[in-house]
Amino acid sequence: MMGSAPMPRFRLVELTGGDPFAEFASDVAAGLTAKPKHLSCRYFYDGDGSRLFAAICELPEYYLTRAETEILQRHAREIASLFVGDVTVIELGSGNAVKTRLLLEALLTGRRVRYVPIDIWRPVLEESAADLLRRFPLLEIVAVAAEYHEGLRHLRSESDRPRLILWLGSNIGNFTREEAAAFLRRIQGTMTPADRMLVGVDLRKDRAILEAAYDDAAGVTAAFNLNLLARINHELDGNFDLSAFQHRAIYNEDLGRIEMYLVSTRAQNVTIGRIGLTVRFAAGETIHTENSYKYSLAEIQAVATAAGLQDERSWQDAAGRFELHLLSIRA
Ligand code: AVI
Repeated sequence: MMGSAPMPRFRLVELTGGDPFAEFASDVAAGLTAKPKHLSCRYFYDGDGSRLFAAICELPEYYLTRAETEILQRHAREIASLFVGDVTVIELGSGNAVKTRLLLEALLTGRRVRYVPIDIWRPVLEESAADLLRRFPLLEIVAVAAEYHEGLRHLRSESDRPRLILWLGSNIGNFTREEAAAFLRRIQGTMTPADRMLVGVDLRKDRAILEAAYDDAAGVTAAFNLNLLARINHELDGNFDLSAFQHRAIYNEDLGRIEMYLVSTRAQNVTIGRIGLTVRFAAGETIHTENSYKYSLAEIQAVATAAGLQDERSWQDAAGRFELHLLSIRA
């Protein structure tokens, strides 16, 4: 009798629609000719940028990763106990998935778990998948190399079991509050009553703590920010002199967000060969490179409500710096 072939434990799906090179080139051209100048934080994550971000997560000042890990260490079993039977764990912007291990370990008790990490940087997906497959012999992985909006399309096809959708690491913070609500609403549109979404949110707090987290003493965040210019140099034939730009991170308390900039230390012209552009910088002129929104409880609930989601449970780290929110569709 013929048996059906076993499913492979690892599959990679590439959903990088469009031409990423052309998109980068046109976004850089638009951002550097705008007033004021800006570049999108989604371009931080090439190989060097991903490594620098992993180093940021280990910094003494960058409490976010440790606080979220602490919450997961304490509550992963409780979260796992909310699911009956086999489950699919989908993670948006998975990075190296270190924290996810805690959840997978708690879920992998007498049930089958499929893990679907969605990330733009394919090498990170492959490395972390290899590590997880080694650790968890019963785990199945479908890795999706895609931007968030493309990954959302894949979400709809993963519907054969209850799903736990993870959006951890304060990734929500790199969206405006309106964008966050709109994005959550799109996810909500794919959810059934059996599904849950777990969102990691950084809380509003003292300026000094926030500014140190985004301007560390060792200069890793500065290198991460400046890497955006290095990437333009490599990929678009730019001639940015990295020593003529400085990293700046300030907390805008009214808007509840950290703003990161690169500041030109002198008047200078920069040419970007592949897009035929010369950009003039005045001394002190800035390029706005990132916003990282911090939340109050009322702001979290407003975003969840606007997305048609209900805040079922939430947990904080002991120092009250960070929160995990478990969301479900409204009954
Ligand atoms: C990925 N994201 C949630 C980080 C943050 O905290 O906004 C990116 C980062 N930027 C500077 N440090 C970390």
